[in-house]
Amino acid sequence: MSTDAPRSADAPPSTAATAGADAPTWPPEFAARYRAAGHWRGETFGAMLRERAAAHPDRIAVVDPAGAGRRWTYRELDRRADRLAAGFAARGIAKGDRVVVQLPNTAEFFEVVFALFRLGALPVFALPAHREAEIAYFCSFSEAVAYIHPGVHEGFDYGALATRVRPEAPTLRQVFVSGGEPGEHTPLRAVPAAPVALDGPKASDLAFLQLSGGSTGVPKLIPRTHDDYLYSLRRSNEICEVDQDSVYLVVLPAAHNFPLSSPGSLGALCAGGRVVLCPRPDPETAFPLIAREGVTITGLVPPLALVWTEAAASDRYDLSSLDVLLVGGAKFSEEAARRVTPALGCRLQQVFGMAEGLVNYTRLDDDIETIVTTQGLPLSADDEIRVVDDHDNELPAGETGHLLTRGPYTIRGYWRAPEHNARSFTGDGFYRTGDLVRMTRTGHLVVEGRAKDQINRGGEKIAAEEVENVLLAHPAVFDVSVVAVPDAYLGERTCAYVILRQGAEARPAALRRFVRERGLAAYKVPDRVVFVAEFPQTGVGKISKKHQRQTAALPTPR
Ligand code: OOB
Repeated sequence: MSTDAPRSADAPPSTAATAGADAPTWPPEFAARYRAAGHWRGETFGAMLRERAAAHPDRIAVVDPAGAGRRWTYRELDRRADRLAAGFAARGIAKGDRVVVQLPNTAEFFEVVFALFRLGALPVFALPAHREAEIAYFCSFSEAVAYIHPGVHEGFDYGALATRVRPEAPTLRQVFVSGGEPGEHTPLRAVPAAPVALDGPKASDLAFLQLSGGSTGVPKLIPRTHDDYLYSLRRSNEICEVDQDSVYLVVLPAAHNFPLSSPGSLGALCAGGRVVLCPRPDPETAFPLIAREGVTITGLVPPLALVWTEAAASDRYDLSSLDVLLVGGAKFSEEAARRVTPALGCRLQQVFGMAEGLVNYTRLDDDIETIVTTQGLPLSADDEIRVVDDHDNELPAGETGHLLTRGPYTIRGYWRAPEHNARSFTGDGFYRTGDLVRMTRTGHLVVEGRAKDQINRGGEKIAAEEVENVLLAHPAVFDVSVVAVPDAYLGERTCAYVILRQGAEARPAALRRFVRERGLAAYKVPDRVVFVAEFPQTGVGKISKKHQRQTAALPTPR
């Protein structure tokens, strides 16, 4: 079958995805309050780009050093988005349709995403690390009509993955490929068409679906609107001093919420600044780019911040343009935080955020002790924070408890997940973050731990249950429990405790291979597999993961 079958009479109808229909949205009185406060301004991403392009058409918007050094002006990005949106529309992609986008840090990412924003179709933001199991799930669960991949990238053939995934995703009508040999898929360059008038989205409509780190068997989809996301960008820009002279380097995967919006590439574009794409996160790639492009700001997860700090000491590149380094995604140790400014010569901002919404930043004018020992203050004066005990009772200031939050850019529910939403949100709409925090006298939050069943492997989130489910499918496995173990470099690694079936044999390497072969992203493959005869239990007979975490001791990696 051609991968480009047009929408036929018997094709499944596209399900419009507006805020409210597929996910709980803000009650009208909250929406009215956020509009009255000027947070939600009725602006869409499509209009935002159009306005910036009109204001300064010739300024450079996107620099892609890997893509033959491409430099797109705002005018060019705007035109490309228009033409690609028209081409997508001509191929039957409509407002509300979902499109799984799995692109690396290349200029096409922005062309594609702004084309979909203009159309009102919703990108579903997959990461390059995702493999068959995740992509098949995103395509089928979101009922995506299209999937966009990069072809062969970093030695991995995404086209072959797409071909394997198609039979599992009945709504998927088209597969587009952004680079290299298109094979059986439609090359992105063949899509653009003469711009047409589009009945684009409203600012209160969903703009895209982001992925949750998750703690359940499958990732949840996070519905973000134009209104709420643009508000978080404008506030992030104020807090991180991003303006039209800023140059943001996208080091982490472009589609992740942190490099996308805190303040990220979209923040930089919103301010009329410049985005430089870093094809790989190592200092050898990033430092010459910082020097050449005059990068002023970037964001890193703690392990990378450590590597950069070490490399800067002996490096010959001029990093003097770098003004602000944001570090977040996982807890940054105080000792490592103290080394940033002396080594890199820039200011440090800690950021504690989540794709569901709430973002906290240390402020650039905070004293150094606050910057190195806390994870910051909420972005908005209208972010409501509660720190509660196990029974949702509010705790006195300074005590550690569960962080609940509600506000103008924090979702009120996941996309099409009513049962999960009943657990993850309180009756009055607070999101249960799963994080354990303490609030200082100044209102800064300190992340003290986590109550959710998740492993934070250097900023990459792994739901224990997702990996456990895969291992349980192995014929030799009777039971399994996946936990985080402390690690000097990544913060945490994964350890799978396995009870084998009676008489069955398996080696750790075989089980790790099994997880990979089941099509899970490599970062989810357990770092360590330990065979045990039984699991420690809690007083009520549940597996004591706490005990397992404490007893697991990994050898320090080289
Ligand atoms: C960011 O977003 P997600 O959705 O990948 O992960 C959110 C979770 C938080 O709930 C928390 O458990 C952890 O990641 N986290 C941190 C942290 N920043 C995130 N834990 C400790 N210290 C920090 N600084 O990771 C994300 C989204 C936007 C901006 C920054 C990070």
